[in-house]
Amino acid sequence: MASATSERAPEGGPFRAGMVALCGRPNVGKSTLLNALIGSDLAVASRLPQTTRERLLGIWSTDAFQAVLIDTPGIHRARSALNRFMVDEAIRGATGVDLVLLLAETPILEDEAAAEAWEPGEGARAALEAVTQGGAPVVLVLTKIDRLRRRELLLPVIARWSALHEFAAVVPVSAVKDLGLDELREVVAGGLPVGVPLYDPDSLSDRNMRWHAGERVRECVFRHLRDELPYSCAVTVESYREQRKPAKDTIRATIHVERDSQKAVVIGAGGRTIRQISMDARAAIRELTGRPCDLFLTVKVTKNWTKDPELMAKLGYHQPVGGES
Ligand SMILES: Nc1nc2c(ncn2[C@@H]2O[C@H](COP(=O)(O)OP(=O)(O)OP(=O)(O)O)[C@@H](O)[C@H]2O)c(=O)[nH]1
Ligand SMILES: [Mg+2]
Repeated sequence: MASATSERAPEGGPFRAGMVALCGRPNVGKSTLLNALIGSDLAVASRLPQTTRERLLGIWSTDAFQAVLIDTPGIHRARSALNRFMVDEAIRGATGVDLVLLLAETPILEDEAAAEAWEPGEGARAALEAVTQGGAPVVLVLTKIDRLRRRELLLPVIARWSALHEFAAVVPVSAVKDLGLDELREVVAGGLPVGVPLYDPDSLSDRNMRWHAGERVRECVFRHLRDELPYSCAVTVESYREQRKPAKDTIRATIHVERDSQKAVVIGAGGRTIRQISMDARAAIRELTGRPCDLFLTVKVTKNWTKDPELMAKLGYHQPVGGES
């Protein structure tokens, strides 16, 4: 996948490069921000919390710097084996980096009194505590500011957060309305060490198309299925064949569910739901590759896979050997 971003030439100064983790509670907008910064919908984003399950590197290359952005799962109190895996992934993502962006949602406040009374919630404070363990400087990114009608109400919010930690900077942004992203770019660039690019500047991601194809299917599962069902689904890609002439990809993938009753829901009446998922996923994969593709989906019951680390590993969610990676 080639980089779509082209930036201004640096106004003097040496080239900078480093690792930047995007961390925070579930659903605060980490994946959406990564996509906005690198200019491609690589990371799965959805209205449901706990969408991201694994770390993903998005490579943000400009003429002045290369920031390797690490999208991480939301930090939350984990119960199932899958959720523990996700939170461990998030903590690993914030370790050994040059800069952490801690994302927190801008509260929707009506007036000054509400703003003065506002405090960061327990979960947000736990996320702050988790990301400071790694020792890297932390930038607080207040997300979704488009939802706050009166921007001056941000000031008490920033003051409350700043009382908890000495942030390297505080940047309010809206990834969907492109607000504050230039300022964030400056802050990120300034937080990177001088160095050479860590990844090929033409690459956008550390994952191959096979992995992204699976994620696109999972994104459509999150979009088309309701209630708890998306959380019971995993996607594996059985084969990914690239044909040169005419250019076309043929992909076979499996949607795993936990119970027989869920299989029927994923397929839908007369196969309607699975057809919709397949059509949308095919379009999203085509968008990423720029080539036509055929996508064949199968639904399979892998009983209680979210509770069993061995089954999870078979579906691609394995802890790295030795704890680090
Ligand atoms: N209004 C508004 N909505 C946003 C913005 N950024 C993200 N969202 C929405 O917030 C929801 C969650 O976004 P994600 O990017 O999936 O959040 P996340 O932090 O990656 O979530 P997890 O992976 O579940 O931890 C989606 O419905 C997004 O469209 C923003 O700037 N403004
Ligand atoms: Mg995410």
